[in-house]
Amino acid sequence: MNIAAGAPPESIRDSVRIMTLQAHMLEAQAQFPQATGTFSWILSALSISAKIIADKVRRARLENVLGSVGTENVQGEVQQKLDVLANDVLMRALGGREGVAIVASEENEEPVILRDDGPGVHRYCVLFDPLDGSSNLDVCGGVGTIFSILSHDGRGRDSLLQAGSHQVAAGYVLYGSSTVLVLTIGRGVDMFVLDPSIGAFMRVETGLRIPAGNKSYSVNEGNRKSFPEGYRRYLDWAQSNGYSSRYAGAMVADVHRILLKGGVFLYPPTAKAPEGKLRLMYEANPMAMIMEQAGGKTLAAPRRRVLEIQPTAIHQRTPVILGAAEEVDRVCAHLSG
Ligand code: AHM
Ligand code: MG
Repeated sequence: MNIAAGAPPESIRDSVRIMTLQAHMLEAQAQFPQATGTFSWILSALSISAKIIADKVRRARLENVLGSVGTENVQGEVQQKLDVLANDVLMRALGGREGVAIVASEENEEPVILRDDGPGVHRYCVLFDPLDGSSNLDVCGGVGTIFSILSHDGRGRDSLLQAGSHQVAAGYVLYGSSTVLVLTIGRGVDMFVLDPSIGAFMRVETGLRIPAGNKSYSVNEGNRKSFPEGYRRYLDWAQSNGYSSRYAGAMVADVHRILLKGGVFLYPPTAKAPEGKLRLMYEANPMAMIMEQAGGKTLAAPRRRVLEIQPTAIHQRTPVILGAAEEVDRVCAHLSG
């Protein structure tokens, strides 16, 4: 069939073009003539890891890898067998990429310095939560991998301690009813779905924007009594104004819903976790970059952008208010009022 000059036929319009994650990265790379492909190789390691972890999550019950290993991680949390497996997969995949200088994981107390050749050689630091929300696994609930990529700035392990606004890329993988990878390289947010029959992540959305006007909040209301008063005021207001409550107990699943449907996610300070529960560098920062790139907001408190927090420790925590910009502002109005 000859394609006549003029408007492109239906089959090659942007919205229906077949585009893998790999092709997407090559396309992005082509816009930077100085790019060496190092960064694309790191994303390919993350993509391969996600495929392996997705497979392990799907087969967990059959292969008897549910439940805990009987140890705790650095946060004092019980490690699930799959936490350890997922961590190992990411460490091995990223460890083989020359472009990675340092990796840091929720599951390891100390970062792993893979290559430290000082200034002059441009490499990256990759921080991740290998299996966020892993206690959902036993009940077949959604779990995910979250990652953040920073440029290695030649300061050894201190290179990790950069504010989230310096992230080069961030993303998450949701192992839900399908396996979804959401990615930003600082030019909007794109979404890919794993096609298990061909083993490739296929691009299904580009330039995602958080919808406004969704009357829904996501918070562990079991902690309500120990929330600062402003949060309780907001919840009272929302409940008097027809809001729905949605909470998956896995940040990746909650954030994914908010990215596609709108609303707000809250993890406030509590009596048990006075600084908040979520980790700044590999949970809050990557999600904050995604939210901002999709037109939303992520704050730690009124007028305190998560991405501007200067980290002092790899595993530090932060309160999180994240979602559609107008709803985050509404929460803040109650916090300040
Ligand atoms: P994890 O990294 O140990 O899995 O903990 C993080 C998870 C988030 O995914 C989720 O939003 C939150 O903890 C749920 O905490 P809670 O059970 O206190 O509501
Ligand atoms: Mg986590």
